[in-house]
Amino acid sequence: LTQDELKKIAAYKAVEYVESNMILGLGTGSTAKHAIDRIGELLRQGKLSNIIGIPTSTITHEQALSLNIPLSDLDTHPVLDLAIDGADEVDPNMNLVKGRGGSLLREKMIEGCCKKFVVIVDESKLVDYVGASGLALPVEVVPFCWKFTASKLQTLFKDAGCVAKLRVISGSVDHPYVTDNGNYIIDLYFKKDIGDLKAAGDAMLRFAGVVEHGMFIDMATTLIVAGELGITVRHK
Ligand code: DER
Repeated sequence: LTQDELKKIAAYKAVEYVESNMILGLGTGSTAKHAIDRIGELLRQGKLSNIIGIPTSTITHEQALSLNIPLSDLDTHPVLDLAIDGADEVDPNMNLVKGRGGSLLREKMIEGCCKKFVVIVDESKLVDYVGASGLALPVEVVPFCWKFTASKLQTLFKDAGCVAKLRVISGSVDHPYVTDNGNYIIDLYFKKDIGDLKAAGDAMLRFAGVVEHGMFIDMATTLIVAGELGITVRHK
């Protein structure tokens, strides 16, 4: 099975938790895309009805529009029944790294308002500790003096061998990636475990230039993992 087929299997399993009349947080990324496609299909078939979607990015907003999923926002619906989204890393305590797709702020806002947050991954996302994949921990920062903020973040985690890099568009150094919220992203790479995630997250948020970080601590309520040997479902 390809990685995308595994993502689709996990996504379709998650949609089994969707019931008519629900207000849903719609995630962002290649795994969540399959879940949103499936929701659109069930609505079209009449197997689901009266669903309202709260999209976590402009790209998800566009996808949901194309599927005729009715949309709204947090201002109108501050409490959601269920959110479905992918993750870049999942540690043994179901803490997540998210944001490699650049949508961590809206995802964290929306997924923080849900009664249930179902995370869908293929088995490659499972790690022993945050940062172990060697891929980035994204941090959304204001563009103003981003180098200053990047330097503060790198120093904060110097004992973990942290390297902070501004995310740019397809390798062109003079075109920073700009989020849906008009901010930049600093990607943090670690050589070692940063230890206490809550303390690390709180320390980052104390820098005025940091908007939000990509660790989703104690947020997931259900984890669906699709692997070569089948699907596993874990509840918090
Ligand atoms: O960027 C994000 O937060 C995405 O949800 C990411 O965590 C998962 O993306 P993927 O499903 O394309 O791997």
